[in-house]
Amino acid sequence: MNFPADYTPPRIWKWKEGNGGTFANINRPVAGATHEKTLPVGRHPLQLYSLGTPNGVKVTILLEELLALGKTGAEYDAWFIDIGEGDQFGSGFADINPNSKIPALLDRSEAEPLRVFESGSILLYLAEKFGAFLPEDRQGRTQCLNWLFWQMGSAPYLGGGFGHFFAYAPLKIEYCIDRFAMEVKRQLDVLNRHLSIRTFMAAESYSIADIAIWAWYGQLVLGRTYEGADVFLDVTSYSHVMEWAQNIFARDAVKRGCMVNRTRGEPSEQLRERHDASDFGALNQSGNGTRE
Ligand SMILES: N[C@@H](CCC(=O)N[C@@H](CS)C(=O)NCC(=O)O)C(=O)O
Repeated sequence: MNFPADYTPPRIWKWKEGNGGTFANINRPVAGATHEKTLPVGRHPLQLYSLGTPNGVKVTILLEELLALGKTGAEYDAWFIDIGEGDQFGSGFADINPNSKIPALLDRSEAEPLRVFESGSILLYLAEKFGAFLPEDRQGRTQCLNWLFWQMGSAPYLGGGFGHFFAYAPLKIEYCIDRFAMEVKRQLDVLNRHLSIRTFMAAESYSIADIAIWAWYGQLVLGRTYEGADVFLDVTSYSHVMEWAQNIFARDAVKRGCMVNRTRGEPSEQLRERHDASDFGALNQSGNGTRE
C-alpha cells in the first residue's frame, strides 16, 4: 500500500483489506459473527472470555480482589480469546458481545445466564453484585463512577490513538504521534493533579475506578505497555501517578489479575487460562500455566 503525500479522500470510502498495520488482519468495517464456534464452559459461576490486555486485566484484577475478600461467588473460569486469530468473531462470542471485543462475561449464577460486555459495565456489574470496591454513599459512588467513565472515554486516545500510531501503524506519522502524545500527556496531568492530594481516585478508598485507570495509565507509567512509550512520554515527571501505580501493583490480587490470559513477557508472569486458584501455584512450580 502506498502512502502518497498528496492523498485526497475519495468521495465514498472503500475497504482495502490489509493496510499493513499490526492487527490489520482482524480489522473490518462490518460487525457480526464470521463463523460458528461454541464457547467452552467451565464449572464456576462466572465464565470470562478474555485476553491479558489492559481492558482484559481490569476484570481479572477485580475478580482476584473479590476472591481475596472472601467472595467465593466470584470464582471464575478465564478462557483465552485469541483476537489475532479472530476468536472474537465466533458465533458464541458474538452472542455474548455483539461488539466482538474482549472482555466478555457470562454469569451463570443468575436465574437466566446473564451476558455482560464492555469492561466498564463488567466492573460495575461485579462491584454491585458483590457489594465491594464501589462506595455506597451517593457522594463516593458518584466520584467513583465519574472516574470509571472518564477512563472508558479517555483510554481510546491512549490505546487506539497514541498506542496505535506509536507502536502498530506501518509507518511513523509525526502528525498522528504528536496529536495523541499531547492528549495522553494532558490526561496524565489530569491524573497527576488529582492524585497529588489523595491516595486513590475516589472517596478515600481503593475502588473500580482505580482498577480501570491503573490497567491503562498505571501500566503505561510502569513501562508495561508500548515499548519505549514510558521514556517517550517522560512518565517519571508524573510522580503522583507513579507512586499510585506502584502502590496498586504491590497488591497480590493485582499481580495475579495481570497474569491471567497473558501470553507474553516473562513465563513466570503468564497464565494462559485460569480455572482454579491453584493454577497460580501450579504456575510457580512449572513456570507454565497453560492448561490443555
Ligand atoms: N470499550 C471496550 C473495548 C474493548 C477492546 O477494544 N478490546 C480489544 C482488545 S483490548 C479487542 O477485543 N479487540 C479485538 C478487535 O478489535 O477485533 C471495553 O472496554 O470493553
